[in-house]
Amino acid sequence: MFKKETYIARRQQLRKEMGHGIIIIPGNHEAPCNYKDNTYWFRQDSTFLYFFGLQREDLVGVIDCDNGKDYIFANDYDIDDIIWTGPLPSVAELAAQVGVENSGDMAALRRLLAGNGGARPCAHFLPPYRADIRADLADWLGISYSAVDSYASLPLVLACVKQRMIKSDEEIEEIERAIATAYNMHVGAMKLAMPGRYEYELAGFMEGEAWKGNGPVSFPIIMTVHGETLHNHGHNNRLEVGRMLVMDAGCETPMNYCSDITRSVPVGGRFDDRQRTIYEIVLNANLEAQRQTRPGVTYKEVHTAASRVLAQGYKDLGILRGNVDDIVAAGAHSLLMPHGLGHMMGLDVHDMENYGQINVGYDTETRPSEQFGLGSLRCGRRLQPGFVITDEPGCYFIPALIDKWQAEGTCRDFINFDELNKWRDFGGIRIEDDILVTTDGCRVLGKPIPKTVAEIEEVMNS
Ligand SMILES: [Mn+2]
Repeated sequence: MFKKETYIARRQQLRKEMGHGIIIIPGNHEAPCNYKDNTYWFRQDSTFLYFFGLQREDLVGVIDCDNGKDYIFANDYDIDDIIWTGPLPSVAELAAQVGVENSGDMAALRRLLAGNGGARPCAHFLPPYRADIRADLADWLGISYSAVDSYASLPLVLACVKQRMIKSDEEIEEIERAIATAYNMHVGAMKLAMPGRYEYELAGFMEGEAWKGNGPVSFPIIMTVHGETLHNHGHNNRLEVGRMLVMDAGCETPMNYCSDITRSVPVGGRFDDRQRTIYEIVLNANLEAQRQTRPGVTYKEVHTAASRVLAQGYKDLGILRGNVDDIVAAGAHSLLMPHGLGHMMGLDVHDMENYGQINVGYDTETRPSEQFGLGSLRCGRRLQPGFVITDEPGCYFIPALIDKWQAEGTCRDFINFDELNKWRDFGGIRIEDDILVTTDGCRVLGKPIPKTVAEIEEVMNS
């Protein structure tokens, strides 16, 4: 946990932004896996962590904007729990750790909400993403389960985004701690990426390194010689020379700040000419994004700048043709990168995505595109100092998509399908860094993880 003053200040800022009303921020419950007492690892809700910092399950935080009071509600453990858990702090003791002066049991929460006149119109809560929390809100507020989401507070969503999207120095330190562990995950896995091994061996190594850093992975590891399948979570392929291995993996610190790093390496440790060619196009796009990232520009513009580098690279290879700006305007390059350049990262690997992506990655000025590829950009808004965002261009030869575009004649003026089809068995490449927007540019966070062809070949052959 940070010191309690951090949480007091965060709640004070939210109270000021919201003005009036009462804000309910439920923490998460344990989530059963295959029976009630066999649970998934506990993951606290990120909004609750941000404002209340506590890791215990079943807590509910309340921020009253009208009387200036904060509360933590939960039932205390009794001896039947303590036999299994050992001694644990009381709810009042937990509340005090984060500067909350008021606490009570669940009956007290119900009394407080009833005294508020049922919940409406002044009880603010976020759209729930777990069914059990939705059921709690329905129960506490006397609204039907299916109607809960329609009562979620957009002003609260926007206030939380405004606050959480700017990372403080202590948050940046935590994120860099998560990247330090990701360094060990990635460099270790690179050294294991030799023919005859299986993807699951490397994925298992990475997960172990994450836990050695005292946190879980920040999302299920992507470890695949079929990188063209964007979110490939199977790990059963044998590694063979000639394949590029895409490793997209990060971890969380004990406070749940995240890292999210992708490296792509040639199985066996030496890039062949084709692999080097595509790799350096993607690397140039990754570096161009970092040159363009600074306060005042939109990430949509940065995405477009990176797209121009990709398009130029494919044009030089003869896969694309025509004017680069026209190629990018038409979205022809998106055949090889159907996703966006990046997303915000913080207490969630896709930070605040539970608030609704449009509320996080976009604003009244910058709206999502309808175009294939650009439409998948998770964050397009104007950049401010303190944003932490991923820079993750890629290149994917997706046979089914190539065939579809060829059959339908999509962007045919810009695509040389004869040349493109020579690459259809290549697989995919993605390169991802976590970057901080500074006052005059950006900084790649964390200890540099081998990224150039020379650096990767060196570490894989050491
Ligand atoms: Mn990412």
